[in-house]
Amino acid sequence: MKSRWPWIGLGIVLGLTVLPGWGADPDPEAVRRLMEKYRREAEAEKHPPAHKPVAKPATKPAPKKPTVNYDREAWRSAEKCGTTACFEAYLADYPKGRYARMARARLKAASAPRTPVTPAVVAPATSPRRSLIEPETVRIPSGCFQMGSSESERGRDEDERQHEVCVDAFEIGKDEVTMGEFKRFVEATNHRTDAERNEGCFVLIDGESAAWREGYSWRKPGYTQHDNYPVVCVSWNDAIAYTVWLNRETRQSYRLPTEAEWEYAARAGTTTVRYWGNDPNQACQYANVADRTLSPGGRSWDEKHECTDGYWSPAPVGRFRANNWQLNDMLGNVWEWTCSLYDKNYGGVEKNCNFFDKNSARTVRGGSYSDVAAAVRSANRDKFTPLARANLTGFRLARSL
Ligand SMILES: [Ca+2]
Ligand SMILES: [Ca+2]
Ligand SMILES: [Ca+2]
Repeated sequence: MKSRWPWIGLGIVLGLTVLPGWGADPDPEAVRRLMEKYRREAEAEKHPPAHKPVAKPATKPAPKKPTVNYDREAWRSAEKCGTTACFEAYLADYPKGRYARMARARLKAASAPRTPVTPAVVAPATSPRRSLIEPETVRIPSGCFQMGSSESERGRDEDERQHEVCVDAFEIGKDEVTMGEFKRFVEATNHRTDAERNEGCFVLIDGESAAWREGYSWRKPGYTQHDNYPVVCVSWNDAIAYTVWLNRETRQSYRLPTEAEWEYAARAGTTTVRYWGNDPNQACQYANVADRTLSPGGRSWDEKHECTDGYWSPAPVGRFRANNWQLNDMLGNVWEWTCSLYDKNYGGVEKNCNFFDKNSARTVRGGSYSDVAAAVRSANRDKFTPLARANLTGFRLARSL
């Protein structure tokens, strides 16, 4: 007789609880069939069929999802990002992608040596007036330039030694300060200009020789002026008083430009004698200078530019073509005060303001409506003491950043 142990053992393994009546009075045939069944099931578990057919539930086919074009999406992202790193990342993921050639072209363009951009073609941003009393300014980028003139420059003076100067970024007024702006300052402060306090102004009047004349001031400069004309007959002291008031009202840091800033801004990246080139007779598109225009009394300048700008005395600010940095009337119209002491040899004071020395001359720049070609040059300089004023001289504001 076969031992029952293997059956019992198998029974324990398969779980006795599922065998009702086991152990009481088992039917040996029933047990045999049952155990045969378990044995087959155990065998089936050990060696499952390779492909067990599974009936799939009858379901509706799922709606077709839109296909995501990962290549295109990656390219769009790279384009949106636009940097070299993003195009490189696209190529790393899709080296044979549909847009790989374009990505390589972008990378090639980005790595190509760039033509150096000269400041001449950079157009700095113009800042609108921050408030009614502040000027429209142009933000000038920092940079270095050759200040002064070459020894071969026609009309040059000895005090224009050419040397490299670097300036920090700053803002400068797009226009000369106007009569209207100055009037607002005077109304707010009751400021009396040096011309009004003593001995008037040095004036050039049609039909008269230029001279100091009492009774002349910014209010009465010796020719017709309106609010949009440059203020004249203002001393350096008057210009400083204007900036003190403006800064108090606006909490800004307006001042006069240094001489170096002035020339840097006037040149606007150019190295020619004037910011429009070398030809003085092109002046009339860009500047109000001594030209063929007759005075109200019908007089002509003895020496002049051979062109017609339409104004004998000052023109309203901004009437002419601006320089490359959108600054108007840097040359011509009226001379402009700087905050720098005058040093014939350019020993370094041209880079600084000096607010403390009340007696030494300051540099004035740009020439005026009464000036001939030699004076209307980016490198030309002249000097006035802080008390001096003339109906040829005004100022323009700068602002530290
Ligand atoms: Ca003129
Ligand atoms: Ca000017
Ligand atoms: Ca000079």
